[in-house]
Amino acid sequence: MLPPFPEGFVVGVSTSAYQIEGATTDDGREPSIWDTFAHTRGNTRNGDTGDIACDHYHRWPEDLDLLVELGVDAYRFSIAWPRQSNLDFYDRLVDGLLARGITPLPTLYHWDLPQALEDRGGWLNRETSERFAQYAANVGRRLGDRVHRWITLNEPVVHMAEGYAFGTHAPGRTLMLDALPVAHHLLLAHGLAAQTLPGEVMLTNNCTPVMPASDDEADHAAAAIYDGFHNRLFNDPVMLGTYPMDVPGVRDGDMDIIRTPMHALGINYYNPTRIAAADGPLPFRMVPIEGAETTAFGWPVVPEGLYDLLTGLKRTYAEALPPIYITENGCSSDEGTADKSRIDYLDAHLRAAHRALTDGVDLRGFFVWSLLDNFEWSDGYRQRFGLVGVDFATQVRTRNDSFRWLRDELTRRRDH
Ligand code: IFM
Repeated sequence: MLPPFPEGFVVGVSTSAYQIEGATTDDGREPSIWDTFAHTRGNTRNGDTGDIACDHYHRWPEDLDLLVELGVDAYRFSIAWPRQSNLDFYDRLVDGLLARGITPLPTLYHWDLPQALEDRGGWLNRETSERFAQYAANVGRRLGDRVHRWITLNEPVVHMAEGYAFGTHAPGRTLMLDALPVAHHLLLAHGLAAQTLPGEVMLTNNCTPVMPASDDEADHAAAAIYDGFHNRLFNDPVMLGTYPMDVPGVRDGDMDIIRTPMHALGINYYNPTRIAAADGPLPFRMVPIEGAETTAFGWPVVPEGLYDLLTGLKRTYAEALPPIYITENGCSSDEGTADKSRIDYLDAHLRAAHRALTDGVDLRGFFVWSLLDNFEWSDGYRQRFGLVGVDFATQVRTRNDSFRWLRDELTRRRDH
């Protein structure tokens, strides 16, 4: 049994549009960079695409009923920017959630940039930040009477690194360090949107505690550089109004926009990272964490990393740190319905979160990634993160043991 979380602590699950919706040409949706990338040979495992995914666009009532059965307080989903000309689907989704007593928490950008904007330079072009703010204002006008809390961007570091530096995600650019302007334009987009959205605004960052591979000075220096790129590049500007390194393209006034007050910071945590010095094009490389169990994806399972991360954020940002929500945590498993490793993973991470809360971190909620098995980007459908399994040939949903475990924990919590 999990320790008791305080009254008002939000428990939810997370998904994202391209990973679950399918229906990529329905009702006026424009092509996105992920349509282009996934349809280009060699970019995804087995050539998998999000064309159908979980067909959530058509099956959303059934999926929202699963949320009710699970007993979550809130649902984090993302709005597809390529659907901006017709937001009816999200109108229905939000109404469907509210009718079921579940709080909607939409993310405005989970990596599905309209291809037309990529053709004009994508996130290397400052104009994309302004276009994002217009899109955000449009969504705010349509849903702001019912949605009171928003996440602007999901994991800008992953989008910059995998999408623009290494080319392993859409749009598949391989600019290495020349991808840095993407960070600034994403953060500017966040700030501009935060000034236009009605209600409370958050940014979701993927964060990882970084440990040097050895006591060597060179490994320590490499770990500090990696921490700068992965964590501080996206945390410092929103909380301190500064960058931890030289970032091109910053104009007068930009940092004030980026530091527009946020209601909370969203943190996606999966694992810590161990770093050694390297001589390649980058001065660091990742090395395995010895002795740690790994998930089906090969990611190390280190729940204490979440405690270290949360208490470290409190130490680093002190008064500047807003309340925190864990907006993603979970693991891929290949056990099918009997997903004991996922139960163990979630149990241990919820306990670590609780410990951080007890030690003074202002943690307000915890969202599990993910409700459903879904399109895991360049890994296609092989990695399964769902509390609910999906048979992608038939679209049949099957509740895993982890679903029942979380449902029982939440029932116990409500009955107390
Ligand atoms: O599936 C992704 C999600 O889109 C962003 N955060 C990490 C998850 C697991 O890789």
